[in-house]
Amino acid sequence: MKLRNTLLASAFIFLSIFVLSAQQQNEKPSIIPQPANISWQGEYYTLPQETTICYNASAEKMVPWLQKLLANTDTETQLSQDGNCEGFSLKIDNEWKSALGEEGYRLNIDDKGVHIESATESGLFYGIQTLRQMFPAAIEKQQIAGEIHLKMVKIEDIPRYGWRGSMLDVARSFFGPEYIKKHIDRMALYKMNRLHLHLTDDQGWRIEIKSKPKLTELGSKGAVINGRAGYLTQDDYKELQSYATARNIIIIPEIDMPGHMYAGLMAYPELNCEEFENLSPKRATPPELYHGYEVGWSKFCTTDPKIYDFVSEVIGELARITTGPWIHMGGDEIEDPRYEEFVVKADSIVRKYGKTTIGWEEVTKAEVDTSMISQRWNGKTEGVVTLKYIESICSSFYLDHANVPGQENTNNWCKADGVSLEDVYMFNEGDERMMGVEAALWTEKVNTSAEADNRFWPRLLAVAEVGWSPKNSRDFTDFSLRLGKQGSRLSNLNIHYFKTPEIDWDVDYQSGVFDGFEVGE
Ligand code: TNX
Repeated sequence: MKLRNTLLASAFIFLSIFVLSAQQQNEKPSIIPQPANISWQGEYYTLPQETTICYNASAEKMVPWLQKLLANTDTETQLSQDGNCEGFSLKIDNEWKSALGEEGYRLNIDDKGVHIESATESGLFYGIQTLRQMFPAAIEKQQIAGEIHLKMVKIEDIPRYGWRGSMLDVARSFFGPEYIKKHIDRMALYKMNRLHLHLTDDQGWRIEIKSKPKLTELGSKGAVINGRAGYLTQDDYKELQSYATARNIIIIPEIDMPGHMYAGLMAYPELNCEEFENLSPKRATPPELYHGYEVGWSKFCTTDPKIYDFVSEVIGELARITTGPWIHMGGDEIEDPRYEEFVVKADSIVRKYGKTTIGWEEVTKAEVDTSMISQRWNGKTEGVVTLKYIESICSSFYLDHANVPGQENTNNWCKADGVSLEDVYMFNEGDERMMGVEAALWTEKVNTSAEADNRFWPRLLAVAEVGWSPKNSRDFTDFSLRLGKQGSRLSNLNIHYFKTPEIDWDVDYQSGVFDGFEVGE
């Protein structure tokens, strides 16, 4: 009896292993964003115990990313420059620029191994991110043992848009270097390349400006109700930039002007000429901090020329420590008779320091230089200039809005039911002036890292795909299936993502075929 049971049990185990791997054989690895051209082959390449990474001189700096990926597997690697070896090869050649652009790559997996090529380091980095998604999700977290089989494939991939961004409001509620770095890592996995930091607002000033020390001594001390206070030192900011640059992400700093300025005004009240004491309802009067939610009540004294000295010092210092080409001047939600004049002057200050200005869409009310970039958010502004723009329309890209109707602690002024995953994925693309997409997370009601994760993820995967993949490959059903299979990867990265109810979250899914086990389990 006992023996029969044992035999039955072994047969069952054997059968389930067989069924499982047959199932996995048919499975296409889930890749997000969907590559522009991809053709899966029937066979698998088995990673050898020992292998070589061949690379040419231009690709050298990208080799550690591949080593890092293989470090959690059993495969041991040797390096060989300019060799023509089996195993892995990484090549950069400027000649591929016309086909692959600044960020594209080719990834071929055949019976000889894994070959990635591109015209730039960014392209190679992205080829490695695609490969990463073909590895078992467990590698995101720990050392794994056992054979790894990679499905053979031919990919030629290039992004639809050059701007694939996210914005984090660190002014209402402060998020420091630790969270920002994690966020950068996660963005990079999904090929997002712009991180906009909303650094100042009524509730807090979050970037050190050495010539205006009170901005952080006083202005950084507050936050929205339940929010966290704090600021980035210039060293923090520089370190974040190099961390981001290494992952093909450019940081865009925003100083929101001339409105949303209370934290700056409480530090330097001479820049203000409003009578805050008389406001009804009452907000805050210097030296008090402001912890409320209302917008549009504080602004620079636009009749006083000394505000431009302040703007020039702040922007000058920020421009000197900013490696990217853009500075965001805000410009949203404020009524002022001299608004247009302010925008024109602020833009010329930004340009004087060698940067290109970005502003929220209201800036198109001013006759600004055509080099300026607008960021669309409610689509209501009647502009007098036609600028290139970044698409952040609130009905698709405001991630402070609810994941599902009724979600707590969300702002739903733009769409009462919130912004669903499908709303993000199915947004209506604009005209040829659109540079790409950026999803914004305002943090009036987002005070912890877990809450920020819950609002960003998984909706940022939809943003990543609409920013990267060809329009004709956009298919919400197919995306949903691929997204479900990213669940285990997101969990292994410790992302507290929202478990969107309509997604079949396959948390056991490992990607590709994996006969091994997780060491330590
Ligand atoms: C609008 S959009 C704002 C922010 C708020 C957000 C809340 C924009 C440029 N300004 O100040 O935080 O709504 O959803």
